[in-house]
Amino acid sequence: MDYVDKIIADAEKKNADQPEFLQAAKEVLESLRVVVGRDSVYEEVGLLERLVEPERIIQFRVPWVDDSGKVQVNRGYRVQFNSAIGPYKGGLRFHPSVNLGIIKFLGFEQIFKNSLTGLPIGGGKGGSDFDPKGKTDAEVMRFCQSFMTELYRHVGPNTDVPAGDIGVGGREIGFLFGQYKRLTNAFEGVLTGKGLTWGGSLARTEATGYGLVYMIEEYLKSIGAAFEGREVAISGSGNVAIFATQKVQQLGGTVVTMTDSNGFIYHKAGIDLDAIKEIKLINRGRLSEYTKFHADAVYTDVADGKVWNTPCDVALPCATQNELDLADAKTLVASGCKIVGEGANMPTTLEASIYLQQNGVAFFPGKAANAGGVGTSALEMSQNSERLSWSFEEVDAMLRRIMVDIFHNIDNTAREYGKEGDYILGANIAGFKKVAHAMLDQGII
Ligand code: NDP
Ligand code: 2IT
Repeated sequence: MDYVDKIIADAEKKNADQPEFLQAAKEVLESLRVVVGRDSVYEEVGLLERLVEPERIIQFRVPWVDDSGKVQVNRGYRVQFNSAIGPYKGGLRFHPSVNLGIIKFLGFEQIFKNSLTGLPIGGGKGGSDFDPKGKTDAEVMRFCQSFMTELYRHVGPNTDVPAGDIGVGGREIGFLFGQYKRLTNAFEGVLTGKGLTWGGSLARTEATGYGLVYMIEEYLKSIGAAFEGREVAISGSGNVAIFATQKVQQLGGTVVTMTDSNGFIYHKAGIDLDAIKEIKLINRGRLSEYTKFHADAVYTDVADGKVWNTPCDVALPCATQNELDLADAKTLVASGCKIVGEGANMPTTLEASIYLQQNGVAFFPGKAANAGGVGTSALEMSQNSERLSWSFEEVDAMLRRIMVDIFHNIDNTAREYGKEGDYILGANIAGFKKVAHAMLDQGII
């Protein structure tokens, strides 16, 4: 049994109840075969054993009182996965599906993603099985205050800097920040995605979606093409999906779909983003309401069909993990889709991503394609440290630079290992190398 096989077998034994973590870990480990096979030092220092084991896992009770006076208890997590190249950095997810395996998969992906940004940030992730849907602002505030009442002792601007993810946006970051400040008596950059009047960075809200599109734009440029005139299918209708849509539209593409957990809309004429923002960001409503704005749009319930049946040139899954499976990949290829870029974290199953790559689709894995969000979070940290704020144009230009650099880094790395166009391999190896060198330098810790 070679080194990678041994690590996979051990991980399967230890984490049998964490399928998403095993999925993420196996994908990375398979890519690393060629690297660790070339140099025995990795095995000598147990590097992969350490890489797949989080440095620290914090799990805690989050008690809060709902509007009717009833006590509710949720479970909170923070997985501090790897601090070799910087303080732990990664979002918080509030969604009923959250469990330790989900947070570990997200934290693991974050290690390599953060490394790819070229900025000094380690990997971490956290969250809770709390469901913000249908809760009042007052309930969300009490939940966030309780969550931070435990979390504050584990985080800090030089230790661990959380941010948003599914179910955690500007409102939640505000409540969390307020409680941290009250508990520590310190106004400091402990969270990113903050409001613009209290330490937030311009362009952070837009960054993940914009960054995704900048990466695809750079790829298109490399093959002498552009977004102009292309039809794009997007899933999700949250932060990432909305700003990916905005940037595609600015570049002359037509976004024809969006989804939420109940269904999807198809609008041949192109998505009306003002309507989406009103439904989703202002009213916190359901996507089905879109047909009230546009009678020519078609809404399909989740039980009646999937968004990936829509013919498109480019597909950008921006909702959640494993939302695009092998059957969807086959449909996309058959209908002529040529590019898939992951705005979400691991939205494509392993079999689907391999099928896409083997059938001529340029496939951009989330740890590269959605790194603009955390990259801009790192820029927010820099601004907080120097107590300055940069203009939208400055931050946006740096974001674009980060995404262009990541594209060329993963493209060149894939070529270096004889796998031209394999951006999964390129991202995993390029992300790993920087972290691995830092771990080697820092001894057995
Ligand atoms: P939001 O909460 O803003 O939006 C999430 C969207 O995805 C909503 O439309 C939601 O539908 C849908 N969704 C969530 N869970 C499910 C599910 N289980 N099944 C079907 N649809 C679902 O989150 P973000 O836009 O911030 O995050 C989307 C993805 O992007 C996630 O994978 C996240 O990890 C990733 N990501 C986010 C970054 C960021 O900066 N925010 C950075 C990098 C990656 P509904 O409204 O019905 O719940
Ligand atoms: O998955 C991610 O990269 C995020 N949710 C953003 C993390 C961050 O720290 O900005």
